[in-house]
Formats: sequence, C-alpha cells, structure tokens
Amino acid sequence: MYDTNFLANHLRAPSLGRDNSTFIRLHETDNTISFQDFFQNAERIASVLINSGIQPGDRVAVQVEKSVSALELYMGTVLAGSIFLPLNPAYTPAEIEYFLRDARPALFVCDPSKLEMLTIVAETCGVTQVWTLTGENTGSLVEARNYESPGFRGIKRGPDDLAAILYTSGTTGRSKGAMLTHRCLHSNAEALVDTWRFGTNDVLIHALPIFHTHGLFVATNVSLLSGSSMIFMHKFDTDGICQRMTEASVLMGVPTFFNRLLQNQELEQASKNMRLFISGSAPLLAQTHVLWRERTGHAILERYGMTETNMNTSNPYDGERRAGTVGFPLPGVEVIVTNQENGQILPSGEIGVIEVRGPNVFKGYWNMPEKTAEELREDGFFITGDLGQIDADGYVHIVGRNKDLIISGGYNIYPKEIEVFLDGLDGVLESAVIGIPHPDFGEGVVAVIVPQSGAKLIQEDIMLKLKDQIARFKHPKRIVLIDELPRNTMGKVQKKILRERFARLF
Ligand code: MLC
Ligand code: AMP
Repeated sequence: MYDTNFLANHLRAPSLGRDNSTFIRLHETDNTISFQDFFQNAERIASVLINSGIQPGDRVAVQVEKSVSALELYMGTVLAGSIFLPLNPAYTPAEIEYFLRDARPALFVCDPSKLEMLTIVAETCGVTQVWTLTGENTGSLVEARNYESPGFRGIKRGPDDLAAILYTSGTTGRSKGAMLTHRCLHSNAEALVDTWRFGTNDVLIHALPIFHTHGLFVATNVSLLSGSSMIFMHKFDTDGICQRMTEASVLMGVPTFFNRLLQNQELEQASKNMRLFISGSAPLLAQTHVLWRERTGHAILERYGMTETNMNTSNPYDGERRAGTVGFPLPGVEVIVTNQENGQILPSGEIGVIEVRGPNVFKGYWNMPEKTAEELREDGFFITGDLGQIDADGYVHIVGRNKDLIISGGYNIYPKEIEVFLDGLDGVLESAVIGIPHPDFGEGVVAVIVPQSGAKLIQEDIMLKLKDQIARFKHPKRIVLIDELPRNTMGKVQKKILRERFARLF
C-alpha cells in the first residue's frame, strides 16, 4: 500500500481488507473511526504537509491536546517522510521555545488558544509555519486537510530513516531529543504484539497521553500492527475505564492508573472479561500487584522501557508474572548489567547499570554527539542509567537509578531543571529537589530550599514564579525551608539524607 515507506507500510498492512472495521471508538461520544477513515485522513494530512513545502527529514513539532486528528497527524508526518516531534501540552511557552530552537522544525502545530503567544515564540526560533489543531479535531490543519483527497502513497523512507524525535529531560537540565528510526518503532511493536499476543479481536483502552513512547508507540503502534482496535479516552478517568472494561480486552497504564482503579468499587465486576493489564513507565509496587490480583484475579504484566529504547523487557504472557520485576528481554533485545566504574558485565544477581542493545535502540540524541557518545557505546549498547540485576531465573529487577530523576505519575522530572530555576530566585541561597514516596503519583516532588540570610521566602510567591516558566506537573507539591543542605566531605548535597528526613511528607 505505502510500499516505499517502511513504518507506514508495516502499520497499514494488518488492516488492509478490513477497511471498514473500527480502529478507534471514542469514549466520550461513542463515535467510531474505521481503519480506512484513519489512514485516509493521515494521507490527506501528508498532502497538506507536502503542499506546505515539507521535505523528507524535516521536523514537524506538535503541541496539541489528545485527539484522533493528532494521531492522524503522527501517521501523516511519517507518510510525508518527515519526523514527528510531539510535545506535552502542559509545557509553558518558555519550555516550548527551547524545543523549537533546538529541533528547528519546518512546521509547528499548536492549540488555537495558544496561537498568538506561540507564533511569537516560533518566529523568534525561525519557525515560519504555525498551524492549529484542537482536542475536538478542529483548527487550520483540519480545515486544510478537508480540501485534500486521500490517496497519498507515502514518501520513500527506509528502516534507518528517522520517524520521530521525542525529547527526554537531561540530568543537566537540558532536554535531549531521542532520534527514533522507522526500524526502532516497527521492530518494537512487532516484539510486543508477539509477546503480549495481540490479535484482531483485541480492544485496548487507550487512556494515556500521546506525546510519549507509552501512549504513542506502545499503545498505538501495537494496535495498528495487530489490526486491533482502541477505546480512546481524552484523559484518564477511573469510572470511564471501569465502564468500558466490559467491551475491552487490554488496559495499558502507568502505576497511578492501577492505584486509582483499586479504589473503585466496580473493579471486580468490570474487569471480569479483560484479557490483560499492562503496567510500565514507573515502578509498580509489589503491593499493587498483589492487591490487583486479589481483587480481579489478574496478574498485572509489568514491562520496562525508555524513550531512547522503546520497550526493553516484559514479564511473560504465559509464565509467572513476578511482582517487583520487569521480566525478560523482549525478542531481539539484549540486556546486560555492568559495573558502573569499568563497564564490565556483572554476573547474575549482582547490582549494576542496566545496558540495552537491539533494533529498538535509538540512533542518538539530536544535535548532541557528545551526549550520544557518553550514553551509546560503539558496540551498540545503550547505558540506561537504571540500576538493576538479573536474577538466577533471568528476570530483570530495577532497583534504583543512577540518574537524578523523579518519576511522578509516569512523567519524568529532572530535579536539576527545577533547582536551576529556584536558585535564580531572589532570596534563595540554594535548593535541592527530591522525590518522596507519594500515594497517588508514586513519587512526589519536594523542593528543599535554603533562604539567603535574612530573606523572607513566601511559598506562594515561589509557586507563582514557577507558573509561567515550568510545566505544572513538575512543580513541587511541597516546599520546605531549611537552614542548610546536608553535604558529604566532597561538598556534594546528600539527597539520600533529605529523602529520609522528609520520607513521610505525603
Ligand atoms: C497531573 N498532575 C501531576 C501529574 N499529572 N502532577 C505530578 N505528576 C503527574 N504525573 C497534576 C496537574 O499538574 C494538576 O495540578 C493536577 O495534577 C491535576 O491534573 P490532571 O491533568 O487532571 O491530572 P490527572 O488526569 O489526574 O493525571 C494523572 C495521570 C497523568 C497519572 C493520569 O499524569 C498521566 O496520564 N500520566 C501518564 C504519563 C505517561 O504516559 N508516561 C509515559 C512516559 S513514556 P494542579 O495542582 O494544577 O491541580 C516512558 C517510557 C515507558 O516512560 O517505559 O513507558
Ligand atoms: P522516559 O525517559 O520517560 O522514557 O522514562 C524511562 C524511565 O522510566 C526508565 O529509565 C526507568 O527509570 C523508568 N521505567 C520505565 N518502566 C519502568 C518499570 N516498569 N519499572 C521501573 N522503572 C521504569
């Protein structure tokens, strides 16, 4: 169908001949979108992009609310031979400026409510084309799409060409664009379809955001590659999920989804006919796994992935899904645990840095050859920064992180970014941002601030100043003022001590 475009061709093939079958059912309205509707709209969008002068390899940056049109834009961008670059709608204009300046997209799509402000930002970054798209499938992009006919056959792209760039925050506070090829995305979806036994009868509840690997690639590509369908929810909604479970077979979520669903009285009844529950993006507490099994009879299947690598490991479909582990390497993926100091492979059971190699691994960071060289070895192994071990039965355990990272409700937050901002505020001598166990988000952000001598810091003022600069989900849920940060003999802040001291803040 799109025979010269590697990814689009693979994702289209399973639904050929089933054109009128439902691909997406909208939770909110019950409207359906067939495979044909979806791909024809993607073809029309590809024509819009080509007519706008997009060239193969150009970046298309997108900051929009979740919608079917946004997914069609993803597919249209791939068909047009360009590179999809999704951005969290929660990002502030100040954050968007960084991404546009770094990625230099040929075209930017945003919500019309932000058009005025973001057009100024785009212009300062040299981005001349700005289109709009709403969460209700309207906007200038959709208007232009409606003038186009379907039938676009796809620009030639091979397995090694880039399909997407996803930004992941960096430990230095500077986000890095992970370059993902057509092969990365296709090979991973293929491994997951196989491992999780996805088939045309499956119905996935899609309640994840679509600007990250989980909701965009794992959920959507797996559905397309297996020719299955999705119930598409604009945002996570506990009651909505329980209501829809009776028509669905699979739910993919971050641990917060499962913790919240456990509080719903309907869970036992609702989950009766479900086939599979999959958790990832953050550690699932063994306690959640056990409680879920007691309530529903299902063992949640936990898997482990990253923006740079897609999915790496998964608990087995048939064998024992072991709580507190992320299972085995996926087909075609190698996982090793190495000594942090010398990079030597450690024997089974020893804790070290998890490294990953396979067709799933990204090509490098956009415009950051030094960072790429630091994290991606010449022999193809990617140094994840996660600490783990592989037990005698081959199950991978993640025991911690070698990177200063907080994962809150499945979103990554790099303390450095918040610390740099806080340290720049009047009256702040220094700060340390830490993640503390949180009953809903897994980890909650806490800012520990040392005021300058004599300064009177007001927490509400600090929160107000954060508002315009940093996305809301990254804001500290608590700010505590202390006289001095604990340091070791080298002068390094001992966050471990702070985490222990404030462990029961939530
Ligand atoms: C929302 N808020 C959060 C938050 N999400 N705060 C901290 N952490 C989060 N994750 C805040 C908002 O800023 C707001 O603050 C308040 O909570 C309510 O916002 P909301 O939008 O109504 O929240 P809600 O819908 O409840 O969202 C929670 C959530 C969502 C867990 C459903 O965060 C979510 O969908 N997370 C999934 C993230 C994900 O897909 N990660 C995959 C990354 S890929 P206030 O103060 O204004 O009220 C990856 C690789 C892999 O990691 O392995 O998959
Ligand atoms: P991201 O950069 O958003 O892709 O986040 C990737 C990080 O999420 C990984 O490096 C891990 O630290 C974490 N992660 C993903 N899945 C799991 C999991 N099942 N258990 C523990 N951590 C996970």
